[in-house]
Amino acid sequence: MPIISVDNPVASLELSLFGGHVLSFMPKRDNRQRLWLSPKAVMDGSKPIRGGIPLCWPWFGQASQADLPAHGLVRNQMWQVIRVDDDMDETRLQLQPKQCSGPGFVHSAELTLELLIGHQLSVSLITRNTGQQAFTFGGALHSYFRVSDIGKVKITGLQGPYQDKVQNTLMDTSPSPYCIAAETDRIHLTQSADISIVDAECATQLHNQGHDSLVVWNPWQEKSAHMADMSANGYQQMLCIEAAITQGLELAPGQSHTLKQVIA
Ligand code: TA6
Repeated sequence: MPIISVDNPVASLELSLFGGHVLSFMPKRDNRQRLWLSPKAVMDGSKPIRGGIPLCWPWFGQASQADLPAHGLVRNQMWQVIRVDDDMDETRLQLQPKQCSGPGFVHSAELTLELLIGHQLSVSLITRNTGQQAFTFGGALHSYFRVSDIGKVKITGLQGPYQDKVQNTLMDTSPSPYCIAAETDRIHLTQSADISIVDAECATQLHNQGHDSLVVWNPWQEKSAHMADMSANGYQQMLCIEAAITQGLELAPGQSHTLKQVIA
């Protein structure tokens, strides 16, 4: 599948046109990879890529109908670059998927991915209602971050209740300190913006915008073993923290919405 590479004075990035999927981001101030890509990721376009930043849209998670793909329609299709701007310390890339509507979402919409590649990476997924009627959509920037050792990582900035999809319960308060020691799949219904992955070797700062939820996911050992595109110990080096719209957002005709994650 075609890969786009950006290498400017301050950062480098790789992106697959399949899925409009960012695969790597490395700021040159520390030459440290921020994203995790599974060594067993399938890169031939036959399934979504495991790792990097999958784009989930126009729904998050399982679809309302069993025969529709999880996480929407666009991580499974080709995207095209519609604009590139190079500035001194920043490259701006805009991409759009070949199609925005399909089974499960038959509305007139325009979807644009805008990447600002500089000292930090800004990822914006912009939904525009180009039709005459309102529609409701969801989605996520399903980012996989590289960590040195999942057992030693802490997340800061997440407080309050969350839906625990592993235990199938609603929890009143987030753990403090927030560590990951087992399979984790949580939807935090929060508009908190600033989250840190505290890691002695692989710290990452996130600023999120336009979300109604932040999702924390690590499949851990047993679940990974049943996933063909996860390596045996891959779960130890990754942590997903996703800016997501899980509750459905209504967009009126002519309106736009930006779901954004800034990674530093
Ligand atoms: O965002 C968490 C989640 O929805 C999990 O439930 C988990 O299954 C994961 O995404 C990965 O989904 P995928 O379809 O890429 O295997």
